[in-house]
Amino acid sequence: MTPGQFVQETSTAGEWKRQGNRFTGRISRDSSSAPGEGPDDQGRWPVEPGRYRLVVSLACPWAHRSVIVRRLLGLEDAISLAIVDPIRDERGWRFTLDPDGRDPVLGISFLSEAYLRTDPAYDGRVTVPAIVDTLTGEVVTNDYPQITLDLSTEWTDFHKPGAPQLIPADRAEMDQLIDEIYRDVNNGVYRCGFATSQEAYEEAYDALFARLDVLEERLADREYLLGDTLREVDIRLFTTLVRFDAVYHGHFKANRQKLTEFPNLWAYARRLYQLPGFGDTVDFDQIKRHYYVTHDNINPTGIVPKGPDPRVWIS
Ligand SMILES: N[C@@H](CCC(=O)N[C@@H](CS)C(=O)NCC(=O)O)C(=O)O
Repeated sequence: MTPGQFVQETSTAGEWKRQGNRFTGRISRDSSSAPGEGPDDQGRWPVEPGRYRLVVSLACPWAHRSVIVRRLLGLEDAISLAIVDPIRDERGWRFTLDPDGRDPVLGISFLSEAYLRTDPAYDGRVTVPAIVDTLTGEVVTNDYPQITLDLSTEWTDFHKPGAPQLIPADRAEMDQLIDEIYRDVNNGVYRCGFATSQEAYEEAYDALFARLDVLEERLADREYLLGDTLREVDIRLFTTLVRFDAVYHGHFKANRQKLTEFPNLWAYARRLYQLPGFGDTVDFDQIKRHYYVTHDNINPTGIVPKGPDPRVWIS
C-alpha cells in the first residue's frame, strides 16, 4: 500500500505522524529589538504594526484559526494577510490568486521561496499558516499553535476596543481540552484520512468519535466549551467542525455520523458560524477543492463533491 505524499510522516504501522514546526520565532512585546531590527538575543522579534504578513490558505484549518483570531482581536491593520491558492502543485503553495501570480507585498510566487530564503536547506513540507517578515522576506514562524496565542498576548496594544479575552487567566482547563481536541479531533481527522493501514485508521476513527461524544455531552449545558465565554479552544474546535461534513466525513472516512447528527455540537458550531469572524471567514469552495484535488492518493479522480448544501449553516 502506498503512503502517498506523506511518506516521511507515515510509520511502518501505517500511522500518520505530523511533522514538527520548523520555524518557531516569537513576536513578543518583551523583545529588546528596536523597530526594523531582527530578533533579540533571546530570539524575540519586535511587535511592529504593518511589518509582518500572515500567509494562509482559507482551506486549511490550522491557518483558519489565525484568520479568525486576527479578526476577533481587530488586528487586520496591524498584520496584513496573504491568501494562497487552495490547490498546491508540486512546488507547493502558490500566490496564483494575486495579479501576476505574485504576492504584492512579499513579491514571491511560492511560499517555498520564503522558507528557502530563511533556511536554504529546508526540505520539509512548506506549510501554512506562516508569518513572514516583510523587511527581510524571512519566515518568523510556522508554529501554528503559538501564532494564535501570541496574537492574544503579545499584540494587546493593537487590539480593538472590547476585543475578547480568548485566553483565560487560569489556563489549565483550557490547555487540557486543547490537547485532547488536538490529538483526537483536529489532528484525529487527519490520522483517519492519512492512515495507510486498516488498524491505524480504525484506531484514529474510534478516538475521534469517542472524543466527539465527550464534547457533545459537555456542550449539553453550556454555550462554549469553557462556559459562557468564547475562548481560543472554541476557535480550534470550530475550524475542524466546520470542515467535518464537507470534507472529513467523506474524504477522510470519518463517517460514523455527520456533524449535523450531533445535536449539541451542531447547535454550537452553527452558533459560532453566525458570529462575526467565523462564518464570514469560511470558504467552502476553497476547502473542498483543496482537500479533494490536492490529496490525489486518497482521491485520484480529483472530483469535488457537490454537497453538502452550505445553507444548512444559516437557515
Ligand atoms: N505546520 C503544521 C500544520 C499546518 C499544516 O498542516 N498546514 C497544511 C495545510 S492544512 C499545509 O500547509 N500543508 C502543506 C503540505 O502538506 O505540503 C504541519 O506541519 O503539519
